[in-house]
Amino acid sequence: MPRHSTLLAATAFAALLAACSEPGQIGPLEPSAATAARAGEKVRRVEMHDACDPTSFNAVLGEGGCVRQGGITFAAFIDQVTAKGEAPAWHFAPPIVQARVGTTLLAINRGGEEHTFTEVEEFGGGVVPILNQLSGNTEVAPECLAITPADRIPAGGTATDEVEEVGTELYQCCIHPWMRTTVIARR
Ligand SMILES: [Cu+2]
Repeated sequence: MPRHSTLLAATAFAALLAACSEPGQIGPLEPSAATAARAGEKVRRVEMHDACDPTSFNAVLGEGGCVRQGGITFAAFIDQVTAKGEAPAWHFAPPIVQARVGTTLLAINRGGEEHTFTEVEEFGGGVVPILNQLSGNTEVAPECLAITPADRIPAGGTATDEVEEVGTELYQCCIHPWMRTTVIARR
């Protein structure tokens, strides 16, 4: 991608984030998750990873937008999403989870940026139009339009959800819509 396009994308990205982002808070495990883990109940972890380079990402996102060390520059990130429809280091692990109904899913943000762990009927685009466009997720997931600041999981933060019924449940990040996990639930 030509340099000026990258800068345009960065500028659009920053404007969008400034419009919809609020600073997250890094907190301990939610009590419910910690309690479930202690009691030995069924908990399945999903780790949320990224590789943001703080210097270049914070130049676009603002201070605190990326709080890890080293990593991939913002320009390289945009180039990857443009070329591949994703930046592979930004991913949920594992991509598929087999779990029994009643299992607690514990999403842990191991990256340096905010992510969401949002259950959707169908995978789709999220709340950052430029990333939707570059990744080819032009059909926005309606659940992503309904997220609140509390749904943004800061670096080091966690979120939980219950596996409620037999079948397939889909979870994605509403910021980076290629970050996805499919949960296959059985009795
Ligand atoms: Cu994300």
